[in-house]
Order: sequence, then C-alpha cells, then structure tokens
Amino acid sequence: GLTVPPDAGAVSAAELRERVGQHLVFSIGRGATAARLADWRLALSYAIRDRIVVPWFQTAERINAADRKRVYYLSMEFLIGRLLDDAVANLGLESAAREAMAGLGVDYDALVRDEPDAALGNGGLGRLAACFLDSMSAVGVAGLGYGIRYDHGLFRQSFEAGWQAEEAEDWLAQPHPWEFERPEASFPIGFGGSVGPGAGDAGAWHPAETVIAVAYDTPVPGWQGRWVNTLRLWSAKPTREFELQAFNRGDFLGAATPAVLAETISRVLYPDDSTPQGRELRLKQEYFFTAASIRDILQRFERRHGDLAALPDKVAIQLNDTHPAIAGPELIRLLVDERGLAFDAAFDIARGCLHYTNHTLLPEALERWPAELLGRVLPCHLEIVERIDARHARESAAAGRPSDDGTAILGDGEVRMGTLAFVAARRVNGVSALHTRLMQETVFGGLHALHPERIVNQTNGVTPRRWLHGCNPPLRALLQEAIGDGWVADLDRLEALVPLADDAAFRERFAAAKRANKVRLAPWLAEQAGIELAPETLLDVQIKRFHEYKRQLLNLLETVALWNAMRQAPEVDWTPRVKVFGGKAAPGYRMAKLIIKLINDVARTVNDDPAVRGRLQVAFPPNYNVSMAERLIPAADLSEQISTAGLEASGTGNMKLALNGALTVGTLDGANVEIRDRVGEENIFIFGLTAEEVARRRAEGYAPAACIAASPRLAEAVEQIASGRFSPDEPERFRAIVEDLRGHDRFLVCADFEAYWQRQRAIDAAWRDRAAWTRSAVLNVARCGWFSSDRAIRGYAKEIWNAETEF
Ligand code: 26V
Repeated sequence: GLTVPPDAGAVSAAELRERVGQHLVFSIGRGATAARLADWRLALSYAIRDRIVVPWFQTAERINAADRKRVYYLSMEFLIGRLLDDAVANLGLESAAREAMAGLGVDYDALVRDEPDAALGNGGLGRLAACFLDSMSAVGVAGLGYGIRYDHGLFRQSFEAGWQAEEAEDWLAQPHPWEFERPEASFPIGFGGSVGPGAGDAGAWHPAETVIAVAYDTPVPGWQGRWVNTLRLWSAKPTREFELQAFNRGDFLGAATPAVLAETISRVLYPDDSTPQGRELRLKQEYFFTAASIRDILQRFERRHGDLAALPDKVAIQLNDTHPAIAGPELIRLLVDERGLAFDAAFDIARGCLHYTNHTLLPEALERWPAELLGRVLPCHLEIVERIDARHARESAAAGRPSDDGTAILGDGEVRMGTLAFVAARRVNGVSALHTRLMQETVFGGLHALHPERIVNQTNGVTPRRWLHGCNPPLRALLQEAIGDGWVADLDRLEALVPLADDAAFRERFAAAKRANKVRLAPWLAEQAGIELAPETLLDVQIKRFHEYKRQLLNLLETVALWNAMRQAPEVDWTPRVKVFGGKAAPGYRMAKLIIKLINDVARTVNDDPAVRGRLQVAFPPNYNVSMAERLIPAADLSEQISTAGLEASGTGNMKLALNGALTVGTLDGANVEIRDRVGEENIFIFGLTAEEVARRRAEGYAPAACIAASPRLAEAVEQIASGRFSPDEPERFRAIVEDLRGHDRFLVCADFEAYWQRQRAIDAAWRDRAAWTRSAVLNVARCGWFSSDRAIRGYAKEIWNAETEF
C-alpha cells in the first residue's frame, strides 16, 4: 500500500504560497498580475485539496484493510454551503493560508467570501445531511454520501417591490474545485418500457429509455484531516448509441434531443419542500440517483465478498426521508432479477440493510405517487411494490391485525412512500424525542403496533466545526482561552463553562464576543436591509424556510402590535429591538409568498416611522442561505422557534442559535423540548399550547374569532392588515391572510398570540438585566454540547447501523 507520512496535511505558509502560485499558473492558466479574486480562490482551493487527497487514500485503505462495515447516506439534498474555509480549518491550516495569501497580496477573508454556496438543498433536511457528512468524517465512520449533482441549486431570492422573485442559481458557472469527475464510475439507468417473463422468480425489465449516471466525488475531510470520506453526486448524461443513431440518419437536431432530455434529470433541484406535486421528473430524479447508488454499493460489495447473505453485515443504507425509498424495490430487483435470489430471501437482505429517517408528519408533505405514474416510469418496480405489499399484508394478518388498519402500501390508486420505506426498513427513526413519539402514536401508529421495535429516536445535531468554530471567531477565541479547543471534536466539553456563568469577568468577555459579532454584522445589515444595528439593541432572528406552520406570521403580528404599543406610549422606556427575518418560500406556495410581501410592507412602514426610530426595526435581507446563516447566528440574541406544537419535527437552527448564545423564544415543539431539558426552564422562554393541547383544541372545534375578540392588540393588528394600513396602494392585498386568520387559522396563530406577546414582554424586561441575560446565554452554550451532530452520528452508528467509529 501507500506509505505517506502521518502529517501529510501539514504544510508551511511558504510552501503553501508556492503551491498556490503553481496552481494559479498551471491549473488556472493565469499569471499573478492578471489574476482576479476568483482565480486566487481556485488556486488556493486546489492547493488545499491537494492536502486532502493522501489522507483520503489512507482512509480508503484503512476501511478496506479492516473490512469495515460501510454506511451509505442517500439524500436528494446536501445543503453544504462554502467549502474552502471549512477545509482549511479541518486541516489546521488557517494561519498558513492567511499568511500565504497575505504574502501574495490577497485578502483571505475576501477570497473565502467569493466562493458560491453549494446550495443543493432546500432547508433542514439537506443541511442535516451536510452536518452528518462532516460528522461521519469527524468520528471516523466508513461513510459515503450519495446524491444528485444538480446543475442549478436552490433558486436565488430577490425582492421586487417586496414580492419574492426567483432567479436561477448557477454555482457551476465557475469551475468547482472540490470535485473529481469519475467517468469510469457510471451506470445506465432505465425508465419506462415493459416487464417480460424472466428466469425463476424474476421478470425481466426492458426499459424504453436509458440515461447514464456519472459519478463526481468530493472528499469530505474530518476534524484535523485524520479521516476523509466521500460525497458521490450523480450527473445525468445521454447514452452514446442513442445519439449516434439519429445523427447517422442525418437528423442532427433530433440527435441532440435525447441528450437534452437525459440531462434534464440532474438539471435542477426541486424548490418545493411543502407539497410534493407528483411530477414525473421528480420521480425520475429519485430513481436515477437511488438506482445508481444501489448499483455502486452492490458492485463495491461484490468486489470483496461472495455471499450476498452477508450484505447486511457489511452495508448499512440510510434513507434521508422517503425520496430514495425506491431503494427497497431496486435492491430487491437486482437481487432477484440479476442475481437469481428468491423474492423472500432478497426482501430479507434488503430489509437488513435499509433504514429510514422521517422528517415530517405534515400530511401534505408525505410522498405518495400515483400507481399509474409509477407503473409507467418504473413498471418492474410497481410489481415489486405489489409483492412487498402482499407480504406485508400476510405478516399483518399473521399477527392478528385487521386488514383495514390503514397500513397498506397501495391504496386509493397511490403508492404511500412512507409506508413503503417503513415496511422495507430495519429501523425507522424520528429526529427528536417528541417527533418520534408522535410518529408512534399517529402517522405510523398501525405499523408501530405491528413492529414495536422498529421506530427509534435519534435527535438531530449540528456540526460544531461550521456552526461554532467556523462561524464565530470571537467566541471561538474566548473558548480557546477558557477551556482549550478539545470541544471542537468533543462538544460535551462545553460543560466546563457552567461555573464560568457565575464569573462576572468571564460574562463580560462573553458579552464582548457577542457584541463583536454584532459590530461585524452591522455594515452588512445596513447594506442588505437598510437597517442600523446598534450593538446594545436586542437582535431577534427568525431564519428558516417560509411555511405557515413555522408561523412567521405570529412573529409579524407581534411586531405590528409592538409598533402600535410603542406609538401609543412613547413615554415608556421600550427595549430596542431589531427583528430579522430570513428565508425562502417555495415558488408555488402562494400563502408563504404573501406573508413575505406582508413582512416587507410592514418593514417599510415601521422603519420609516420616526415615532419608533431606534426602538423597533424590521430587516429582511434577501436570499437567506447557509452563508447568511453563518453571519446572523453568531450575532443573534434571540432565536425564534415558534412553530405550532407537534408540527416541527426537530429544527436544527434552534440548536445552532442556542450553541452561539442566543436565548430561545419557542413552543414545546421538536427539539425545543430537549433544548429546554438541557439548558433549564429559567434559561429559555417557552410559551403556548403543547402538542396535546393543540390536538385537543382542534378536536373541540377551534375558532380563531374568539381569540381575536379576546385580545384587543391582536384584533387591532389584524384589522390594520385588513384595512390596508401596510398596503395603502392596494388595501385588499392581504385579504387571503386575514380571511385565513379569522376563519380557519389552521396553525393556531391566534390561539398562541397572547402567550407569545406576554413572553416577548418578559424578554424585553430580561434584556435589561444584562448580567442575568449573559449568564443564561453562557449556560445555553455550556449545555448545548449534546446537540453536536457527532453525538447524533455516534447514536446512529451504535443503535441503527451497527457500524464502528474510529475516534
Ligand atoms: C419534501 C419535499 C417534497 C417533494 C419535493 C421536494 C421536497 C423536499 C423536501 C421535503 C421534506 C421536507 C422535510 C424537511 O426538511 N424536514 C425538516 O427536517 C429537518 C431535519 O430533520 C428538521 O429539523 C425540520 O424540523 C424538518 O421540518
């Protein structure tokens, strides 16, 4: 094997500078005088990537030599963000990189900011996948992420007269320096056609069209570069023969058509995370990357092992939501059709490998495919789904369960992907304790009764490398002095800060770090949102996708009511606040887009009002993404986590904000419950109905009108919106919002309004005792170590994958 010195990642500033110069000339083809910022960035990125390659090979050798069980994380989305600074920090090359670039006359920070975000995801689900990749490398799991190399990631958001507009994102317009194209790692993926009689238990599938999945590999270095896994993304390419036939007939335009169609499959990320619209292209994307991944997994296994029955001992596959749930039927198809196994044996092997994470219980977000569509695009798989369903029905009957218990995979002409994923998985996990219990009691109640050992909890986590060490240099420096840097790979060590919460000198330094982050943020916020952020102002942030259940509208109604209160009592010494909203709405989600417009209209009204100047401002910087989160989170004082209880599966922004010393105002929903359990009731602002109370209120027949009538400030705010106070040019603009609030209020905004208002006024008061506030903030940081994604990955490895961790 390879012999490489153990400090292969180490490099001096002078040497690094030399390598950057070499790459600039020989990889980019540009001289130093002509080089633009992007050229320097690419040159540094290649020089850094060079340091990762050898440890990458070494990791592969170690995994092979020990014949370690491999973990495959299948996800439609990886919301990664920028890679350069993260790689530099993981390799411990921060000062070398700074010094090298300074020596070349280039500002390192400007260079880092020049990198476009890799935005191959919508929100929480995709960002979780990125944190898990980082942690699998940090703790040394033999992990590999599989996804799609979208040409265009999540759209860029801008505001046109306050309305969200979407523009195509184009991250591959410049060279992407982190990946390696692997033309030899490619698989033909079929669609459509028919199923004829096959050998034995099998039916042979004759697809009507075929595209090629080509692999692109990105190394994923762990902390200190001691372990490097791979992210393998598939890109769709046309098959060559198809093209040539038409070309030879002289049909030149026609020859290009299949190429265009094939490449459509990996063209663009679906930007809707609220309602799966049953679109054929989406189904093709799902099958495309799942089938390529499963074939790759099987090929890697068969190169080293003979007995397919050993697959579950050597392979664990994690399905990130139902999007790759076709993995079950596909694996069974390969084992039966191409390997000659009997159906039941194949099913047992598949179920031994597969695991499914559920990320939402919202009925409209659960994937269901029309059986007709599935049968047209994947005829063989529909037959296998029917056989899985039949086997499930037999098991169910044998256990004495009624046949109409709602657990069938096929029903009402649809394939229920959640049920399919559950039935074909060895373990099914929820992403917070509450969410897991609700899975067992509600959506998966019948299946849970049949398989009581299957549903387990693994609460989400976030990587401390990006979400503390990387994004918060002032706090990182303070922690270094106070407790060293062991926390970066062992976040529980933050507990050593607990006694320091009572140390006034430490608190002062902690507050100074928070202030420094706000000072750092202020010019950017001024530029992006026209807001003046004074460092003594309470910075209140709600940053997440726009969804009615997340209740940005509740925050906005409180903003309007606060504005009214300030105008009505100008003599009161109000606590100054800046409220920041950040997030995108699915392009077709009309209500969410209307709420965005309303926030912008309220922001303009409030920010222009001299009566509240210096007291209340509303900022909505456009195009919230991972990089914006990295700016906002370290500066935040207050974290808004105010979803209707029972609907936010976990949340991960809540963890990032608490870990950076923001206090939470939140409902008892998702992982907020576990944050409260850890930081303590007195260091978090909980309000509102519990999940049980929400269910009860709805069962009793909830009517929002009574809540509005009982709260004059809510009534006033709603009336102002209704009467066009914020939209004088079009008074009826927000009618849909007002009618919904007064009529249905599906997410109980009105029911929770008064409790939220009261909690916010308690927060105003708490902010005035800055020593006590800072003490709470320190305790939030100290007690949130458990929310590291390293802890989550160790949990998955032990409880679900049965896989080793090296570190
Ligand atoms: C659904 C769909 C439907 C089809 C079109 C594309 C698409 C993309 C994503 C989704 C699922 C969204 C589910 C999701 O992101 N859930 C979030 O997962 C986070 C990580 O577990 C969790 O913290 C959030 O509470 C949960 O909302």
